[in-house]
Amino acid sequence: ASDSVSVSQFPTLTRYVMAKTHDNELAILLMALQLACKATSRACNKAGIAMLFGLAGEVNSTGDDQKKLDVLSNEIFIDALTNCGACSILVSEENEEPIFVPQDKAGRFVVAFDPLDGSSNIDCNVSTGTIFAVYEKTSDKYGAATELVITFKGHGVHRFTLDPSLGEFVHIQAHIKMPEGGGKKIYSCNEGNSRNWDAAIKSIVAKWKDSDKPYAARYVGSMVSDVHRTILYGGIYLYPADAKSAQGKLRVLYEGFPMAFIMEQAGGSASCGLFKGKLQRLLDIVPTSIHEKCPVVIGCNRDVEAVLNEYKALGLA
Ligand code: P6P
Repeated sequence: ASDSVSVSQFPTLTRYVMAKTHDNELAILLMALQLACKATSRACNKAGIAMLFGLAGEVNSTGDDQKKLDVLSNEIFIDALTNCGACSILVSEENEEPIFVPQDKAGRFVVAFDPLDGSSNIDCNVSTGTIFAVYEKTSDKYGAATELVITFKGHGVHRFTLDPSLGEFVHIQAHIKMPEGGGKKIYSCNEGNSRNWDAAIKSIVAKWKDSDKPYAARYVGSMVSDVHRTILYGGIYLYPADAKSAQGKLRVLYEGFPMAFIMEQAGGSASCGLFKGKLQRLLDIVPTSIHEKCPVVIGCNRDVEAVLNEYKALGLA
């Protein structure tokens, strides 16, 4: 990693945050998030032994079956964030209502998170992960100023990996940029929904499949994994609106916004495609409820532009 912080003997995430932001409250928040990530990672590693696989029997705020690890990871994040002194509101995919931190333990940040994204993959050991976005409270109405943990406006995208021997997230890659020219020709979407897609999405995916050098289809079903691969290898991830779900499936505050922000900071693009009658940059939407959904079309400029141009070519935008 070429970043100055990483030359120290222990290039930890906490040191990175302090060196780049000089913001103690944010550093404390990051330490709470790291603790929750480590505890969740430990639970997932032990899940098979501790019989944590399987359904917890409840459903979450968006109707997904809630698995035991979902419930446990949600409790871990809520506990860590409520008691760190840096947060005032928590928004979790697993909770219908926002969680208001008691005034005597509240801080200036609002954190929206999906504690275990892609949890449908847990039992078959396919990768899952946590998505979180840190918003700074701008008024008592909590404006949506977008400031994300892994990338800070102007500081680029950085990769930290948990070193079990240290129990720390260590800086392993600095200033990540998507591959020149768009990288590998990969499209990532759930084609099981294709009969409900609009004409432009159907048409562009068909072109990718029928081109002289066809695109490869890669779809894990965990946004964390699919977007991570897209940033590192190139290509596009899309969960578009369709005839059944006019707003798509993914949630703005803790899936759309954080992934769009990181993608743009890595030199890619993040759109909703055609949404509410126009081609819409994802980070320009203004959600009016905490679990609001939005279509997601994110990836390298080459492929996102191809989607937007298809709408125009078909006279749909
Ligand atoms: P589908 C997981 O439930 C999730 O929120 C994302 O992680 C993932 O990309 C998407 O939904 C998968 O949805 O409909 O393809 O199972």
